[in-house]
Amino acid sequence: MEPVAVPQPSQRRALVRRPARNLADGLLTHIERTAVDQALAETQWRGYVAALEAEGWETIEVEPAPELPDSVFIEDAVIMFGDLAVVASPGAETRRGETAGAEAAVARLGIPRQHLDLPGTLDGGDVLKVGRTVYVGRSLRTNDEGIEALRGILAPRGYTVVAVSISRALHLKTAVTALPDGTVIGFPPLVDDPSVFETFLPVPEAHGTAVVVLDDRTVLMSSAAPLSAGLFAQRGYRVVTVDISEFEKLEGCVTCLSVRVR
Ligand code: CIR
Repeated sequence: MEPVAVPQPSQRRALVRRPARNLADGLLTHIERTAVDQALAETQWRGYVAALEAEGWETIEVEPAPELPDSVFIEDAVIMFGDLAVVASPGAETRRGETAGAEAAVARLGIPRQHLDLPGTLDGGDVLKVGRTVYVGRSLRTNDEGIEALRGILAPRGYTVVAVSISRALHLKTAVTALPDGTVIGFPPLVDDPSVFETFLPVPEAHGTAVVVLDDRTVLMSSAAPLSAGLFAQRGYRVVTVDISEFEKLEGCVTCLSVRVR
């Protein structure tokens, strides 16, 4: 089992994008709409950024997109593979305007870029990297053309792209992510077929599926999944939690709010 790649401490940087004014209008697919508290969301976003900074991650703000309700979910707009940024091709029409700002941010950092384009669609939330294996959700947002285009970019760079059907969750990473040692973790009711993963550790809560790997011993996750946090602690990990309830109401999770770059 390959570990999840973590940049060296001197290279730890993460893109973030502050919430839009109309965050509450964000798309919903699998859950009912409940009232989003804009002020609380902004406080929670600052708490998320502060948690990254406290763990030694410099945060870099992508230019805000105040009229694009889902723009805070920056993970969907650009995906990092080592030193390469791949600009996504969002599967939802209302999210297509998000990529320009994300691309400008990586361009300012001098990061080389490749693009995915229509008719291929692919959201960053459907991409889970575990060592040189890249699992890609085939979902409502990501189609076969998008997956093939990503494979075309990554195969020459030594990555293996594995397509994974996702029908019970918005994105692959709504259903599964991976611990620093490469163990894939997921909430079974959201996972079509756990056997596609080399390893699979079931977690007991829907919000316990998403972890951001901060270093090889530390993960960041939602405070809404205490049983899952306990499971990771038992495996020797230090768990940092953040309350992101207002983003969870919009089918967002802890991974969606940042993109780690090196
Ligand atoms: C959407 O439906 O696109 C947003 N409301 C939520 C996106 C969450 N992003 C992610 O899981 N990577």
